[in-house]
Amino acid sequence: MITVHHLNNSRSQRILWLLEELGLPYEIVFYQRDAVTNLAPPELKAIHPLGKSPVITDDGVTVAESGAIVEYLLRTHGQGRLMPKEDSEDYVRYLQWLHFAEGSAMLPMLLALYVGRLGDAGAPLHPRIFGEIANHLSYMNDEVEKGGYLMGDDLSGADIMNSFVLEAAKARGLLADYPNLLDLVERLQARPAYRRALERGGPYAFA
Ligand SMILES: N[C@@H](CCC(=O)N[C@@H](CS)C(=O)NCC(=O)O)C(=O)O
Repeated sequence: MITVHHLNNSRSQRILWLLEELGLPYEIVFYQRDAVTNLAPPELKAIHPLGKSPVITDDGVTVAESGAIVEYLLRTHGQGRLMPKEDSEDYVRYLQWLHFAEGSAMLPMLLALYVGRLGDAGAPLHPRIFGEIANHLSYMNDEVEKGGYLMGDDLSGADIMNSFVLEAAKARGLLADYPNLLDLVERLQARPAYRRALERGGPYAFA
């Protein structure tokens, strides 16, 4: 049985969504962020040393890091769904998008969050940070223009991985100049599997 260690208002929501898209049975262990610090509770460290979410366990295998979890679930249980064939050219592009979310796009988003807490002291860093956010979002916006999803005409694990980037950007009012991304995030959030994942995962501030 797959178990998702799920933190409220977090990246683990996209793992619940992936599991719903695949129609796989799973259970959820719920964790609540600290009301003051917003950090995960220490119990998560018993599952994985980083103490972050998502983490899944599946018959004795523990997987942390969303991109690795998406890849593991699709390869192990996906039966070819939501990813291109591994010997295709598209597979390389798909790998790039899987890693892009956490390896590239989230960095300037997180910098904006943390540097924002410095108030005026952080202002000299804003042009570089928001320039990089625009760099990443405009690249995504141009790619989505081609077929409606990051990989063209069909939903893939790449869209599920990058959904958190889009949701976090939208919550900060950063998608206004990117109509393809606004449209994409609305279509993703309207999917029945996305809605089912919300029902199972509980309140999610980015939906
Ligand atoms: N790159 C990691 C990031 C994991 C991560 O930072 N998760 C956040 C939730 S969105 C977390 O657990 N934060 C609570 C904490 O750091 O205490 C992934 O995608 O899995």
